[in-house]
Amino acid sequence: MFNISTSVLAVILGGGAGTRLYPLTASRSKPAVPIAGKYRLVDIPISNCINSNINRMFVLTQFNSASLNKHIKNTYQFNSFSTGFVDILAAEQTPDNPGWFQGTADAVRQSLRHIYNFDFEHLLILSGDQLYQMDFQAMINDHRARGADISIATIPVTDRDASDFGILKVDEEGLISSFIEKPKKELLPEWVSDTGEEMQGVGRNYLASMGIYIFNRSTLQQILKGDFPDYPDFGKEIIPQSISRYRVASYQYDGYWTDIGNIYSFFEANIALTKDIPEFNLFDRTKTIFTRARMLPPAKISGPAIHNSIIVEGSIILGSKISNSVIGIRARIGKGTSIESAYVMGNDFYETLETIELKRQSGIPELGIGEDCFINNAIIDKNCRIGHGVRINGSTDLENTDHPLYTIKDGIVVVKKGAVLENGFTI
Ligand code: ADQ
Ligand code: ADP
Repeated sequence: MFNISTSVLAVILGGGAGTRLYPLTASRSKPAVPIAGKYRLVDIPISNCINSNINRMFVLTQFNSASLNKHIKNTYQFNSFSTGFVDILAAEQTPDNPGWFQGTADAVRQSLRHIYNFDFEHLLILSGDQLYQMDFQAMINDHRARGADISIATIPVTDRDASDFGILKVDEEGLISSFIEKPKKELLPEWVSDTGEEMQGVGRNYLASMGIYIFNRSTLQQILKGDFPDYPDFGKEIIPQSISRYRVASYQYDGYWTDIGNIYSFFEANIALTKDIPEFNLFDRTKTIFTRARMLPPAKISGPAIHNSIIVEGSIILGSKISNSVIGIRARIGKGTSIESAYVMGNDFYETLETIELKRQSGIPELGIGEDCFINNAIIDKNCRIGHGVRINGSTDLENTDHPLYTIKDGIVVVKKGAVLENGFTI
């Protein structure tokens, strides 16, 4: 009998240099970036694994931040009767390897000596920057039923998005017959697939790789060490080169899935959680998203008109209006403040009444957001001190900028972790 929990091991690719999510990744590794006000990016793939009965996971990361370590250690404790673990493997210098992970395949190759210490039949490789709730069990059953060496989860996308992904075509058996990584717009007509009536009806005519792979144990070793020992990336080299040598199956997924690898898509995905019926459902108890259980007081709210917003526990909100926004843990928002389309990450701690008074006397704004501020199209990272009457109005009219206190990318203002914005500061 096939048992997924003893036969599958998962590897979560925790991020390369982290430039696309800068400045959120300036002081923490990508998997530790807070999402939806109380979770971290890494909670998404880990929760999908746990909900699919896969409980042995490695998180591969370029640098091992204190917040990532603390989060994993405090959150994912399996009991002593279980084989479950979540281990962080950070890029390390060894005598035959001078540097960092050169790409996704190189990250897995450099981690093989840790991975092969365990029994497994299939390795599930996941990205660390995607929002979705997928049952991997169904994908693994499909992989086995088809006798594949490798399976790739795929999703139909439109021509607007196709150039951002690996695009592929399948034969009658559902095996991948051709693959191109991020094709230029002018090449797209050659890559149209039959994605089914419903998908074609909404213009999703291309089959994209979701960057989710299953490899059989022996295939993985053969490909990374034997066939292609120098190729750094799955999408650019390993997958396109493997399709003619191995049985590489496409597993088409039609649920909600979105890439959150850059500031704009990260912002959009967070704000999308505030819709009446969000596509990513935090309230589905069969697909719980796990995170660290914190003993926080309930949110305390007085005065504001709140529309389509998520307010996380531990916050204290006196503002006047909050709409289409995510207000994260321990956030504090002063009287008269309006927040529209913003992701306020909240704070790691509370200040005592004495500290607040001392800070006030020396003119330093309190932790959180002060009174009579206006915030729109912005991400406020954790532990910021935003004074009174501050105006942050993100828009595509603003140029991309990197200031010591904030960054502007594609019209979204990101106030950096711990930034202090004086009274009246305007962006
Ligand atoms: P991209 O997402 O552009 O395309 P990539 O930047 O290589 O590919 O990242 C894949 C995942 O691996 C991300 O979670 C990233 O953070 C992580 N990662 C990247 N470099 C890493 C490194 N050196 N060490 C550790 N982790 C690293 C890929 C595929 C496409 C597919 C899309 C779907 O190449 O074919 O369509 O994913 O999103
Ligand atoms: P999260 O609550 O998002 O999981 P962390 O685990 O990174 O965040 O941090 C929360 C804890 O960090 C708080 O309970 C607090 O003990 C501590 N902390 C972080 N920064 C500070 C600070 N500047 N002063 C006091 N405590 C801090």
